[in-house]
Amino acid sequence: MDAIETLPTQQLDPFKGVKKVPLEEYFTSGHRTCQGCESALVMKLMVKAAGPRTIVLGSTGCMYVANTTYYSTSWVVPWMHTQLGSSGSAGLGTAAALKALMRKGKMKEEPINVIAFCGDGGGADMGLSAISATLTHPQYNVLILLYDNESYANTDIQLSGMTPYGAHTTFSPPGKAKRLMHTRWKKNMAGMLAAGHPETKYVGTVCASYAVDMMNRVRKALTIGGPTFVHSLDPCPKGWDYDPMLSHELGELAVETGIWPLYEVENRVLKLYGRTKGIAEKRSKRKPVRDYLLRQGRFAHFTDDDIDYFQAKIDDMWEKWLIPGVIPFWKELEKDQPPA
Ligand SMILES: Cc1ncc(C[n+]2csc(CCOP(=O)(O)OP(=O)(O)O)c2C)c(N)n1
Ligand code: SF4
Ligand SMILES: [Mg+2]
Repeated sequence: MDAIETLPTQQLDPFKGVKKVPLEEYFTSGHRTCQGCESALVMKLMVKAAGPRTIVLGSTGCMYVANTTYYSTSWVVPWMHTQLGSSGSAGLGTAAALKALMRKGKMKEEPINVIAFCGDGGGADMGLSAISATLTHPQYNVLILLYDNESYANTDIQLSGMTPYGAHTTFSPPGKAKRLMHTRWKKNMAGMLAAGHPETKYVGTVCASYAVDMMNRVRKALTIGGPTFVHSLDPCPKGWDYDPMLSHELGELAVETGIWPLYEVENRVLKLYGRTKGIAEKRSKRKPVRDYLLRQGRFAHFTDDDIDYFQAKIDDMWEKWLIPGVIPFWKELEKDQPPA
């Protein structure tokens, strides 16, 4: 059998602390995102981590529309928009084109990072199949970064498959006849992609409240190469309905309450990291999910029963899942049974 031909990647060592992070910016001023937008911070950190020899592609959404309005852009590196469900195929196509141009001698051979980002609507709903297909092509170096603000934010906060249980969105307004219009549980995107794509050498979850950790996961994914996937949870002041000054705190709370476990699957080895590791090793306690929910207007209609239900689901993730917070297969328990 022919060996799979891969191009070398850039060797991006982890930043050893915030003082070692370079000052150069490749996503600068000039964007029009809301005050406190964590997804804009994710773009800035993502490309700072990747460095100047990087091509970024992005599907439609806030990070397209607000960053490239009226002939202006905050991208310093080459950037291209792609259709809402196409981040996977656009990223794969770009990586394949670079490889072909280098093979034919039409471009100097050098490792160039290709990053295709997508929102939760574009990536976890509409473009899921294209991302899945991309992760089955080990011969191309492309990182898919899903920035998850838990709604179709750009078109005015519609419900996506990543919107949390019970949240108020424009498609799920609480009313008198029905208080909770949305009763589906959020998809487990990173766990699903890691479990389902054994040729993919890196899948990780991140949160920009832990900026250096986040950048180092991006650097690791790009260095390992092949198709890789990073999922970022991004507080969104407009969609989540809170004071923009709370963005950083809400990201931390998502991790500290156990809603958003930080983990990576590197060469098929699973590692929890950061505060999630501390929780799993019982060095710190999970905070009550109430602390997170009640800071956000999208959950303002919740009763104590709703909060208890939410807490019980998070407890299940940590106490009953085979791999806590990561893979939702239930452990075989003596009496407990998974929900019907
Ligand atoms: C095929 C298609 N359907 C609908 C739209 C309209 N549209 C543009 S941006 C957007 C929201 C995308 O949501 P998400 O991917 O979560 O990104 P966000 O806006 O939240 O950053 C929608 C529905 C579109 N551009 N293309
Ligand atoms: S709606 Fe949310 S994701 Fe979109 S620009 Fe505003 S804060 Fe950012
Ligand atoms: Mg979104």
